[in-house]
Amino acid sequence: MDKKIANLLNDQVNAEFYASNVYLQMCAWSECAGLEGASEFFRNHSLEERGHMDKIFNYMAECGAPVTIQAIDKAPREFDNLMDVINAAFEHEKKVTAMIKNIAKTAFAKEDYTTFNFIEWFIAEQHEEEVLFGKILARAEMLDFDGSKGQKLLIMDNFLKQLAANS
Ligand code: OFO
Repeated sequence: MDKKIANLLNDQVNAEFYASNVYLQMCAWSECAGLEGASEFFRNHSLEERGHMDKIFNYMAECGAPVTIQAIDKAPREFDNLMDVINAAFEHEKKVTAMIKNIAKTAFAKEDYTTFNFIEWFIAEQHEEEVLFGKILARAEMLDFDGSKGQKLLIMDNFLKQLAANS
């Protein structure tokens, strides 16, 4: 495997690890805030990210490319409210999408169509995740939810619970 592609995939393994921690930390924040639905939703999402990490890890192993697990940055843990958490999650996903697209672009440029084919799954997955967080943001907008405590917070928490149950 081309060195540049191996490095990008290795960075992605570590980025997915970080993403898993980001969502686990959001789960912990939700737990403390008494938001059961959000907690369940972010815990599931954390596990999903861990699955993404495994997928790339396995692909690199199949290709004989050594994986280096780096020190993982501390995930953000201070949030003003649930809206702040949701916005942070959406921004995070946009960054991951850019990283995935860069791998696809590099693989294509280097005519590594095997990696290009492999990373296509992640392109579809990132689209799904952006759609998911877009849906949550749309619901918040519909409710005119700003993160404050009250009935709207309960509705948003229930919505996240519903999404968690369907994932
Ligand atoms: Fe790994 O998909 Fe989100 O970050």
